[in-house]
Amino acid sequence: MPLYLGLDSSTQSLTAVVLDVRGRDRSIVFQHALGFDREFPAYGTTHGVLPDADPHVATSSPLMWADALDRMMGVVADALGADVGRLRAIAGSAQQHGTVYLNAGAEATWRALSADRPLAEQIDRTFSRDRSPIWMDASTSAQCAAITQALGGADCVAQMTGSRAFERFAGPQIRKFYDQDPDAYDRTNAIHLVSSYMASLLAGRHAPTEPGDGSGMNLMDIQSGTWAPAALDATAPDLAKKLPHLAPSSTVVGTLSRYWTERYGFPTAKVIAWSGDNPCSLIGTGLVEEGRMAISLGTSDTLFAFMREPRVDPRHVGHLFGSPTGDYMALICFANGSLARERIRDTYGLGWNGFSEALRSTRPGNDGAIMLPWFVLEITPPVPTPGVRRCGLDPNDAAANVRAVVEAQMLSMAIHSEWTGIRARTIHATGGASVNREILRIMADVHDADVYQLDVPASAAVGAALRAFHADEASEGRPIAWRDIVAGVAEPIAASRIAPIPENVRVYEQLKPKYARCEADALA
Ligand code: ADP
Ligand code: XUL
Repeated sequence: MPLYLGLDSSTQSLTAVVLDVRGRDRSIVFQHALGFDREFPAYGTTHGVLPDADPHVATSSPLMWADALDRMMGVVADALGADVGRLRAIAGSAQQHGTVYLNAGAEATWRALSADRPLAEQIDRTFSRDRSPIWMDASTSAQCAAITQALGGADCVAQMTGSRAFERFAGPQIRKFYDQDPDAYDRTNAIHLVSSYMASLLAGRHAPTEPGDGSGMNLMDIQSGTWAPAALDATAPDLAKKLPHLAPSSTVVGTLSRYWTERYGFPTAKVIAWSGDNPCSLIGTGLVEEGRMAISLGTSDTLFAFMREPRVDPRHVGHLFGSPTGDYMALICFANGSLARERIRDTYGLGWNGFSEALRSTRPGNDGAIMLPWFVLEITPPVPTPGVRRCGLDPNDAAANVRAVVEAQMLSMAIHSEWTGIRARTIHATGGASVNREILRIMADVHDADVYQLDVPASAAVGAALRAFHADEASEGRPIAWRDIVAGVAEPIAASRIAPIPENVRVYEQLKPKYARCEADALA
């Protein structure tokens, strides 16, 4: 009976899950997380980020990520004990957009690692840049502008790569490195994403970039899944030589290198290409066919959906990424998520129970009262100056304001996801606020879709383990349909279904254009 390991190297921690597959019975038999700040204090990160005088700069330590991988593999080997021999394949997920810069000695060093010494102390001379810019970095506006101009405008960049140039994306970050330190850029032999870097450490050889994560670079042709020569030229010289090749998500990179088999007693399990955390979460939340989307209600709210045909947001706010299934996914971020709900909860002195009670005691549509809940700079739609706006809403009416914030969030999600062309019949709700069924009731009515709660706490790591299972079977000539891969693991809780109420759906259909006008007026 095979076991599959899924790892998720995220901003703040490294998580591992082990999936046990016994015919149609699949279960997560192990899960563990190592928080970077607490477990690796020597690197000096706060929430996984290194200190920097410039508030726009966000970097982390690629050596720390390797150190965490080493420790985690030991933890997994200990936990599996005699069962470690059942491990068939490993796949991973990583925070998107971050880049790792390596010199020409890296691959030889990985091959010659000695199993009796920690990984980090053996690879510390393999970097041409000891800090990795990560997705929270916002310091590359000049580079974004230059790339955009070179490629003929934002729409050209978006049509070519799936997104307009974004500060956090790998391409602008690589250009900034070249601009600021051309000598170090010249000494760079390979530039990896966090995902392909981690896979390389496991396999002991340069791993390919996978198209799901590759679409977060402003460098990949989103239609063909190959590097876009014009984008490479617009970014930095000789870039094609430094990037790994692009290969499908199910690629077997190799097997665990001798370091891991000798150090921890692992078998020569297959190492599968790693992907980004959002593409992995798509699998980990069971979004492997059309008509399904997931809404994660976390600190910020995120909407993501499976897409068969590539479509680009004409307003360039949402992203088009590749999906590990070989299809596509849409990703849209809303900054004012739980953050805004908490502000309203606290302003009116309510707990979550009081918040839910306010939703129960008020009518769908809020008698036409509307809030634009922009407590902080909003991403979708882009709001240049934060500030809450109220249209026909009494600021002293606590219950109406609670309803207004949630209705605004759901209406905004519906309006700003129209470009995806996806008509979701089913929504999988995740994230901290998805425990709140009164919020999910409004979600169901506004989107006219069945909403289910999902019990997959580490969806990116679970998605990675499922990808390992899928790739292993496919590589043995036994391809399994994605629907069967996720069955029983990344499935919604059937009893949690909240069905839309037709009467409420009609109320929101009428409110939607009114909300859109209110938003447009505020942004005019
Ligand atoms: P993140 O992963 O982005 O840090 P989580 O997905 O863990 O966030 O969600 C945490 C949030 O969930 C909290 O900030 C809180 O606002 C929200 N939350 C928790 N319980 C409830 C509830 N009963 N109703 C609404 N929101 C809730
Ligand atoms: C997506 C993004 C984040 C990171 C977080 O574009 O920047 O979701 O992937 O890990």
